[in-house]
Amino acid sequence: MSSAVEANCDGLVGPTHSYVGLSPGNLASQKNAGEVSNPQAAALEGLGKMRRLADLGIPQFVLPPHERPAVSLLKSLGFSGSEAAVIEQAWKDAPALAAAACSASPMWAANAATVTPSADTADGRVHFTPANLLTNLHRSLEGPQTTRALRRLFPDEARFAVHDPLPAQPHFADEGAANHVRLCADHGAPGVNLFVWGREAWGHWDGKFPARQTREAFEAIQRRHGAARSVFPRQGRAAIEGGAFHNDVVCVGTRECLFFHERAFEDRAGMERAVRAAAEGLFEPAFVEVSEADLPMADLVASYLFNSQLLVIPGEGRLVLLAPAETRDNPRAFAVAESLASSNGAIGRVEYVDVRQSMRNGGGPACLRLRVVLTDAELAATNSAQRFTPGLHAVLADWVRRRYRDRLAPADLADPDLLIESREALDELSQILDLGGDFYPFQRAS
Ligand code: SUG
Repeated sequence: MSSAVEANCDGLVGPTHSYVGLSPGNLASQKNAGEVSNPQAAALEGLGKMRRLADLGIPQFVLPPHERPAVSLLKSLGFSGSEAAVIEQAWKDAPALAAAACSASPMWAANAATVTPSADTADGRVHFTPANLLTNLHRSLEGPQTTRALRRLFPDEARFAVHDPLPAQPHFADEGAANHVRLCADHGAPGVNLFVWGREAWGHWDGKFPARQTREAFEAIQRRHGAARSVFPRQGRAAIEGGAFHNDVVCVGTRECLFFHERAFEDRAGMERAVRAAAEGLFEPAFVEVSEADLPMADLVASYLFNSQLLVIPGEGRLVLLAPAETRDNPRAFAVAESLASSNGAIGRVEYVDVRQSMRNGGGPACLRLRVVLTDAELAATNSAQRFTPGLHAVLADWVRRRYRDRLAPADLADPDLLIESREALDELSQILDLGGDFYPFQRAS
């Protein structure tokens, strides 16, 4: 077994962060539609969370925002003329399309890709499949640029395999690591991969809200990555109906510990049996379940208790749960969190972090990060300019304060100046993070 750490790659919030209500089934996104956002505060909150992780001794990386508004989408849908004219006409004739082209959704890096560490893969490389995110129009734009971003951060093909996204077809609807959990004795040891899906490609789905992940998508990813010891539990239908549009709203796991809500899995006993069988000879899984009686779904979704980061802290025996501030604000969720910490179980401590701007779009601490287990040699093969340090924090905080607006109403998304400001900001960012001069589409246009 080689030693390895679980690094976090967080999506930096982009300049168009806004509340437009683009995600059915995501109750926060629906509830806050029309509100005024603060992109500057959102980006600073995200940087603050990255700093917390880095200060705890956990390797932290920054994933860059994507170019928005995505004028290319609007052009491909028939809007023509200058870019300003395209934006103006789209907002007039098809505001839903124009809004989708503006979303800063790549910030939720848990949806960037599914990752299999080298300890679990057939060829000994770290494998990534960027998610096609095709259930929602605004998110379906992310795959190609995410692929480019991951290839930039993990450039060494001898160590990293960044695949293309799965075919953009409803059979292979894929939302990335938000529906994947890896358990293990130690990060560098072989693990058990839980690929949690909501519907089957040839099955009939008649739920109130979309089931975003298909079983067939995860089976394809498991084959591509050569991921050993994989199990395929089904998301609880009641969880999706209750507003848990991804499994990471009702479940989080690391090392031996799976922390989840009673409604998270359709067949909880079957999930446990499958995980125990797959873990045979490797480790004894610890199942930490919270009942509906202790935390009703409505409180779960309001508090996002399970959308926490479950962390192995160097030098600390038990796990630390980094929960959103909303968990502290919700009496029931707070009681559950505190009783965990005072029990003798796998989770020893709870900390809270403020990512309220992101939370209003249904994205908690766990949504904002993509976990990548890396050995020392793999860590050394990453793009070091994207490694989060106190120095990079200062540079990026200054960049955000200079470049981002502190107030963005949905109507402001139609302002053609926002495109210019965003491109100028991203152009500077591509130098800060050493992304190359052709990272963004606008940098490649002649
Ligand atoms: O896909 N929200 C995102 C939130 C993603 C959370 N990620 C995880 N659970 N891992 C989504 O629903 C809202 C955008 C808007 O409404 O403007 C949005 O896309």
